[in-house]
Amino acid sequence: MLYPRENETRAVLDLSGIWNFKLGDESEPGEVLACPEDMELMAVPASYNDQKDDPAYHNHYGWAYYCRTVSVPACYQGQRLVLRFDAVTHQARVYINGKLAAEHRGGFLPFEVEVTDLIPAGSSAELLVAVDNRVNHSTLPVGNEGAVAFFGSDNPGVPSVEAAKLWAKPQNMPNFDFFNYAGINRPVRLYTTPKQYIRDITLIPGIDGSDGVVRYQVVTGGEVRSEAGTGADVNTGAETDTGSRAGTGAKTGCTADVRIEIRDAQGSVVATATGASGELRIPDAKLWWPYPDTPYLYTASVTYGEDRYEQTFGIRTVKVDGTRFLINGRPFYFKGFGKHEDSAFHGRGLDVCLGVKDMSLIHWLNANSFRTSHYPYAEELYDLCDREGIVVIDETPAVGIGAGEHQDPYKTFHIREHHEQVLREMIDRDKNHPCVVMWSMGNEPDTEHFPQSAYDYWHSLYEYTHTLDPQDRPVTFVCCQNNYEKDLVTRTMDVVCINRYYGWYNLSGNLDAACYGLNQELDFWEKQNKPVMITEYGADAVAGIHETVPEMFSEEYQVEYYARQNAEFDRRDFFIGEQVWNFADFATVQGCMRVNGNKKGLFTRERRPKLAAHYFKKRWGEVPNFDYK
Ligand code: BDP
Repeated sequence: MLYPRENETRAVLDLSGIWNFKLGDESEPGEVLACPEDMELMAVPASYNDQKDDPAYHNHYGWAYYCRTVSVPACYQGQRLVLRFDAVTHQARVYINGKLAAEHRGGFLPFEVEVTDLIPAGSSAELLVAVDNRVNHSTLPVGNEGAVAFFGSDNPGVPSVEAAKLWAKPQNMPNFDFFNYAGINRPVRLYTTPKQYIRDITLIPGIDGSDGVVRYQVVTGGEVRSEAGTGADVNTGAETDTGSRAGTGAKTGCTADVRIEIRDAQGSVVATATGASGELRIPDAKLWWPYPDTPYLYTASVTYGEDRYEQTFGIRTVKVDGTRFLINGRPFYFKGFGKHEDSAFHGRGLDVCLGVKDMSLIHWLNANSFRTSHYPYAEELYDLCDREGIVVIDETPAVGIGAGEHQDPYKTFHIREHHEQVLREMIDRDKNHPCVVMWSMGNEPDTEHFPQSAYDYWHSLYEYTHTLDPQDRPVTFVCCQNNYEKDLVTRTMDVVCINRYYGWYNLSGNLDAACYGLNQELDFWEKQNKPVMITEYGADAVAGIHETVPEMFSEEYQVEYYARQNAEFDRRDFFIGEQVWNFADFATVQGCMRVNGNKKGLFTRERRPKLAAHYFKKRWGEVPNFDYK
């Protein structure tokens, strides 16, 4: 799905601002719905949870309603009009003048609905967005069900489940460790295209000697004059997954009408072609390299009839070769972290200023990469990474699949269809970004207690993911600390990604024992002949707690924890990267394991560096991006 960009043929109206808002309950909104009475004010885009000082908002469970009027200028007459939602978390129903116009499941990926006839140019309409924040065993991320699960014990002082059912309020019980921020978290925009329009562009870069070779496919939509020369049919899954009710009338275009021009960073045309699909050759191409080398970007300017769209891309290759991860043929070492979209007041709402600040801090740290733990991030961030040369592992919201030892989650819960949907939508959205070098299908599912079921589920999904990506990037998922000898599936991924907490959740405070345990495990991985990286390791450090003797929760222990374990990674040739947990402190549900949120950040939530940030700045300044191993 193309990002809404304005140019001489397309206009974009940003609907960000103060909307009307009201909390709802668990009742499902139907096909017809009017804006409620007595609404309050709420900023969009942003999560609603922390905008008001009332636990009813912070801890809300169920539907909530956003309303505003949308006016379409008369000068858009003759254009196709599309309403695009970048992310509504977790489930959305969109009403135009009281009638259901679109629905979407999944809170981290875009959907759109054509409104040319619903809000004709020169008119206004009432826009109502209903949003459901409930998580359960069929959503991604996964929530536990049964609002009273915290109750019940042999202790007579703790209410029994039966007693609690009489008074306990329903609540979300996330099976994941980040606050369940919800609402219209990313921009809502109305954009125009000509009636015949460019629907999608796929660019597949390659390198041939000193030339860049770019295969391309363009999908067009609208009333097509001729069906000659069918275009691409790649990744059109989003057409049905958007849940659009108005229909977009998309078809593949007339080959002769599509023209593509590649421009270099100075704007000079370096290659041209006509037709909906083909191959372009760029002599003496400049490659996209991670920072501090140049992340060089080209622009594909595609025209079709009166429509035009500019898609930036980079020329770079990604490949796993034995135990190495190659970017442009050179062995790359990942230095970075898992992040979150998380900040004060905004919650998970898009904050581009914070995005720019984080890029600056990533450079300050001499890091080169991050994983979009645990969901696809806002598109603006991938654009920043393309331009700033930051390497991204792109992850779906499939976090928390696993129900403990008693139930096989793969046989008990219905998640597969939705999981495939989010993979299709994520790859469809992010496929052209040079910064994305690997897909992560999910984080920390259960792979130990039902190893064969886990293998059947994840390995077939891995094969499916490979078929979705036109660039066929490496595919993985991130494995939690488990009995790696029993786990059958992690070892079959293109890159083995492990989250390990030796010295924190286990062997707590004992770094000698932690290093012993880690080495036992690394000996196992050494025999698998796969590239292995750590995608999470970390220790909570409450900023300002200092000790002469490093103890848990002090800034000194966090440094010691990393220094000891990094020394072990450095001794292993097959080990291709270290991504710490986490870039910054972040909000979670409250609980006795959390001190006002998760404090494993190298930075505080306000982006003040802890000692560990200074430690990594020095270490990563000495570890090169390429040829380290
Ligand atoms: C890992 C999870 C991550 C948590 C982290 C932690 O992948 O989401 O925040 O543990 O406990 O298991 O800090």
